[in-house]
Amino acid sequence: MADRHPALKQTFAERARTAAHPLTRYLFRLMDLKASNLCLSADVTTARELLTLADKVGPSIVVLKTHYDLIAGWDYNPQTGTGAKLAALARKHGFLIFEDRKFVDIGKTVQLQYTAGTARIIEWAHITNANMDAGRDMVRAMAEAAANWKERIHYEVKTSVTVGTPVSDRFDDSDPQQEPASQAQSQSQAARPQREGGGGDKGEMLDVVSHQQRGRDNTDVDGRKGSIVSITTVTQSFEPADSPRLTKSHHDQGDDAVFPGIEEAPVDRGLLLLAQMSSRGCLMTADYTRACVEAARDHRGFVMGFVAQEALNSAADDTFVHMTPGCKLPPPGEEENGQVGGDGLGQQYNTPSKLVTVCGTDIVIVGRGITEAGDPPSEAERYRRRAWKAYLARLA
Ligand code: 6AU
Repeated sequence: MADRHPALKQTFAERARTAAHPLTRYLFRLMDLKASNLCLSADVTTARELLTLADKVGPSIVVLKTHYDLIAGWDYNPQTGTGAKLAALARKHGFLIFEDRKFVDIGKTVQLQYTAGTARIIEWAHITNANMDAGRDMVRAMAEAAANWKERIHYEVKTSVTVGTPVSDRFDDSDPQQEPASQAQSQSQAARPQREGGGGDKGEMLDVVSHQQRGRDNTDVDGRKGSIVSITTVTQSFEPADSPRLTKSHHDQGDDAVFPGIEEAPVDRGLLLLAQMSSRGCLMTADYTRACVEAARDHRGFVMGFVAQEALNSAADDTFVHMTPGCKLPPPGEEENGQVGGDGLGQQYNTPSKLVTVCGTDIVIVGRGITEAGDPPSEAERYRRRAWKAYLARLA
């Protein structure tokens, strides 16, 4: 550990003023405001459990970590689906969403996995992580993808359909780069890159679906209903998006609440490099960890910091944040004495005080310690108090 780095003795409020990444600055402010350095790893297996847990434990945490690919019933609708609902809970309770995707592939593939496909992780996750085994170019590719995406969503498009066609209530699952036919069917969506700048646009679309494509009941092969031929007049106006919010509020669902004391999270996206792992026999070497730190320094505008087992800031101008999994407390009433064993499947646990006070991490990531407790919200509070106390002990 870089044990003499000044960041270890700085408060989160102080680090909020100096961190290089806007989302890291926001996160440190949130930590100071909520007196929390706790991330919940919400490793449950249904969307319903995930949303319920996020709502209940939200007040105690500053980061909610997901593995979207282990959630049954994940709704991919970018406006009303599980990601959008999590984003609303994040605004309400004041936490950031961290999709623990551990990207590792060639640059082009990770760009698509991050921004496109079914999950469109970039749309709802403030933070994601990557395994650097694929090399530094992968980090550059992800940084470019995030910059392009941010540029694209800078403008909000408002679309009004003046002569309607029957519209599917399913979401548009077409390529987000492809426009404009599907887009015209939405009342309002995040802007797409094909038009930037202010002003409006008016045009007519001819929507033709052949008889051969249709099944019974005037339903086409992918289940949509619609006219055989319809003409739709579309008016689109492009406005700069004032709010960092990406998904529209659905007032009828009551998801418009915003956590008091801080503005909404910035629209910037951030990456954590998986620099060290908690698992027994992990093959990540010291050279690999060093390469992660160097890559982070090369991409300070995108890399927020590390998933690691210790603090890795070493250069004077390193302002990275550290998040550490493999964290567990002994049962209530038992003494905290550092090591708390493992899960029998390679996971190794340490207590919050060892990880924060001794190893210098900033945020502890806790999964089963909370999710498998009898009362997850009160257990989350116990973890929050212990991790915060460990941070205060480090400052002292
Ligand atoms: O507290 P647990 O053991 O129930 O869950 C730990 C969570 C899991 C792991 O996928 C993740 O943390 N994790 C990671 C991450 C966050 O990248 C790295 C690591 O080294 N160990 C680890 O457990 O969701």
